[in-house]
Amino acid sequence: MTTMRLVIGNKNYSSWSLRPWILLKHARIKFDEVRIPLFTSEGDSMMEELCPAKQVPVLYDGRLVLWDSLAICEYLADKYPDKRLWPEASNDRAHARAMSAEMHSGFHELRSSMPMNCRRVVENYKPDLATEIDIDRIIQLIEQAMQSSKGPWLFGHYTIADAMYAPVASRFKTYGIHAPYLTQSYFEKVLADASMKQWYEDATHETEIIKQAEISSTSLHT
Ligand SMILES: N[C@@H](CCC(=O)N[C@@H](CS)C(=O)NCC(=O)O)C(=O)O
Repeated sequence: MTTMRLVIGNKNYSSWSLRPWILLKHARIKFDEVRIPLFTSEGDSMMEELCPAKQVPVLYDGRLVLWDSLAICEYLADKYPDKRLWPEASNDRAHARAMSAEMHSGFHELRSSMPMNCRRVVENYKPDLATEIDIDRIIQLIEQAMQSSKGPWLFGHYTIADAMYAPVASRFKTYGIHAPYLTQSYFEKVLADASMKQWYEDATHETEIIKQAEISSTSLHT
């Protein structure tokens, strides 16, 4: 049997790549990774060859090619039922799916104005109103899940929902967004996690700069 291959983008910037990557790491599922330096000529030809939707992440498993982060996570949950990648209780599973789907299809303002950038700390960042609405909704979802599960992860043990929300922990840190206690401690746990630390460590060794993901600090002073 061949090892699965996960095609990802730059670790510093690619939040969609982080989601299935961290899920695989947490579940201790063996895989090879192929990194595409996004928005470079080398990256463009790799994308052409490896990514049917011209986006990352993509999972290769034998003859199966899967080109979407949430579909990859769902596939892993199907393939490895013993890894308990969704919560067991039906209501919790439905809730975790809704939370993951909301992340997958929503939070456009947050995504465009607070791009993931693991290496950066942006001083004096002040979100605009639309971004604040996304921030508040994320906090509400995390507070609800943590209150109900009592942790340590959103639904007790680590699930796809945690993988889907991992990049927001990074964004809150980069842009200095304050959150209430439960959300703050949850994000600290996410960032202190060994797999996340490995992702960050790899991101610091990357040299590419994606200009559109580098918010200028100076323009943000109010
Ligand atoms: N809905 C897709 C979104 C993937 C996505 O937007 N990937 C970005 C990187 S984080 C990408 O490949 N951007 C490169 C491009 O659009 O050229 C998923 O969930 O996998």
